[in-house]
Amino acid sequence: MNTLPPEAFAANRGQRAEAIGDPRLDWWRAAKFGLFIHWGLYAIPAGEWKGEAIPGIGEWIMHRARIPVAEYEPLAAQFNPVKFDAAEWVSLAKRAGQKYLVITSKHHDGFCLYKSDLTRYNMVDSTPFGRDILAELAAECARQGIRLGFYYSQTQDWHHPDGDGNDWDYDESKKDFGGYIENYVKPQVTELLTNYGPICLIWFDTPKGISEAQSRSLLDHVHQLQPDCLVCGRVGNALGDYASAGDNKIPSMAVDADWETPATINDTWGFKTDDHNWKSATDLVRKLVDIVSKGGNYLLNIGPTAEGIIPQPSVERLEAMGAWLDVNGEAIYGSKRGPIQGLPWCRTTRKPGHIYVHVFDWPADGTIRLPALDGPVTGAYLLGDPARTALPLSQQNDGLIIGGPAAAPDPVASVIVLTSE
Ligand code: FHN
Repeated sequence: MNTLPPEAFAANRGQRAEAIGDPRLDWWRAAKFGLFIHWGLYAIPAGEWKGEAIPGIGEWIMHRARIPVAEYEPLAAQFNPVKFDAAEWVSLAKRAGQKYLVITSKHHDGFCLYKSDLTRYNMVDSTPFGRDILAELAAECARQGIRLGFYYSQTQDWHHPDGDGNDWDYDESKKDFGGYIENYVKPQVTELLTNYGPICLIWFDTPKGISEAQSRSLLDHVHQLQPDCLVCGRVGNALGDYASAGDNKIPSMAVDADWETPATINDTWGFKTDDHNWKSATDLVRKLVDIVSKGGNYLLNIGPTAEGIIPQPSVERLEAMGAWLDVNGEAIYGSKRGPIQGLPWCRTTRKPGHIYVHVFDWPADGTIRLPALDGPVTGAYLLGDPARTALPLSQQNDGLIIGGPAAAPDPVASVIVLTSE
């Protein structure tokens, strides 16, 4: 059954009954780890407007500072990310062990990173750079073998007179939101799903007051254009192919549904000069393990600068995650939520014939004590040990005792493989 802890999913439920068990999601279920990219005009002010630091997440600066369209729109004329390198961005995702990449085609500020025929407020028609970011990323993703998805803000659009959210330029009571969905959002989704090859998913966001009929028509529209393209639960009204947890929210227990946590490495999504609150690589690896042990996917964000540079602290952390996954990826990719839940010092994942115990806090005497498992355990070894040296194992009625080395084999998370065949 589809049970979603309400504290984690709130307005972002989703997953149509018919999508549960749907093989279109098989690649996504196995992938576990993706790269989110928030990039747009907001990277230019980077958290500061007219000399004043604007609190909150960087991509919301237009809203937080109530910047009129007439003042925000000219940022496009300054957007010249000469250091943008699609090959390098995709290569970073690969080095991190991420299997899919999701980039903001249009965020709430309404600016499009691609050539749209619906508005000139786009990367090709309004910036000195003049290159289609999505086209370059699509080519690189195809070349390097990583799936590409697009974030698209379907409800909020602070630039479009009929989009939701901008009440400082436009009179909310006069907006034709239905017309905006039909005549702007849907044609833009058509562009995204016809001009860039196979798209693995559309990541709609902040559904707010979108009607059920409008959410459904977007869902159907995506599936008509590309039947295999997944739709994130934030399309609204409990629709979508999989559920989205709240930002940076990890449910307290395993969830029997297809779900994903979108998350930041520091606090902001879009680049902000003064956000230095970086999570450690250890914390990030453990969050990945925690999410996967509960059956979810981790979509971890970067916010490149206005020049097109990925902040170095993000690069270092993603590479550290990739190094851990190089050794321990078998326990993550293609795994399912584990049989032991609720222990503070470890997490578990499983595959047929294997249970993976991810130990965060290695016991001082090297002895791992686990509760009883269903079914026999025939062997144990450390995943990081190329020789697969058998660890001493004893099974008692109330549990399993494994003799490990005295010191933690991996200070981030040491993975013990338990075999049952
Ligand atoms: O408002 C957005 C926010 O800017 C960011 O895109 C996140 C990513 O999940 N989604 C919304 C808030 O939940």
